[in-house]
Amino acid sequence: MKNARFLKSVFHLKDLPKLKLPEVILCGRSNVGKSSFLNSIFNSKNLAKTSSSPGKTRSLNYYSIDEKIYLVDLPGFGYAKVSESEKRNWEKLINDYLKSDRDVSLAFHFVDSRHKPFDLDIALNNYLRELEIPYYVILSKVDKLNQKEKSQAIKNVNEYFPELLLGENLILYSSMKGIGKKEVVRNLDTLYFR
Ligand SMILES: Nc1nc2c(ncn2[C@@H]2O[C@H](COP(=O)(O)OP(=O)(O)OP(=O)(O)O)[C@@H](O)[C@H]2O)c(=O)[nH]1
Ligand SMILES: [Mg+2]
Repeated sequence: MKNARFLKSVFHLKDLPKLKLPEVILCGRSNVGKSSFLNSIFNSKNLAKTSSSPGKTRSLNYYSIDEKIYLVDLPGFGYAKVSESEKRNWEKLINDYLKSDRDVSLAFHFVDSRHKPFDLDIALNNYLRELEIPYYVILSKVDKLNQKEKSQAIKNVNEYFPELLLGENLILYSSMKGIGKKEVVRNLDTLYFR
């Protein structure tokens, strides 16, 4: 894969990188494995900070991939223990960012494969479609599932998001075992590094 380098953490939109490049966002509920995904894609242990307690990522974290695209690791939503005011700040930051004039050209929406999509996932999916941002759904942590549970997990997301097709815009993923990695890398390659 390409070279990834951490660029900056953005807490206020005025601090977004001056240089505009296509931006690929990692979004979804807290603790679903967004930051771990980034590390696994780039074979690094500590490119992005991860944590077993939700609410680790608290800013828009920008990574430059060969100075050609940005991967943007977003704070997870739905984390109950974050104060109301902090929740509102994150929501506002993410909303304002998505509605800004940045070139947000692709989203990876993470759903924990052990759970059905939550209301917040449905809201996010609607929002991405409304903003016409193409998206993949990443069913994360599939190393925790057996074959039968994997089929059930696919059924569960399809119930809510019937537009998803396995191997196209739906990817089974495990950062721990590297499952799905080739597919993601291939997609990023064909989209941005031809
Ligand atoms: N078994 C397993 N655990 C995983 C996997 N990916 C992430 N985890 C674990 O899930 C927890 C959360 O991972 P993060 O990558 O920090 O999750 P996040 O979505 O970035 O969370 P926030 O920053 O809070 O939004 C950590 O304990 C990870 O080790 C995976 O593929 N398999
Ligand atoms: Mg994170």
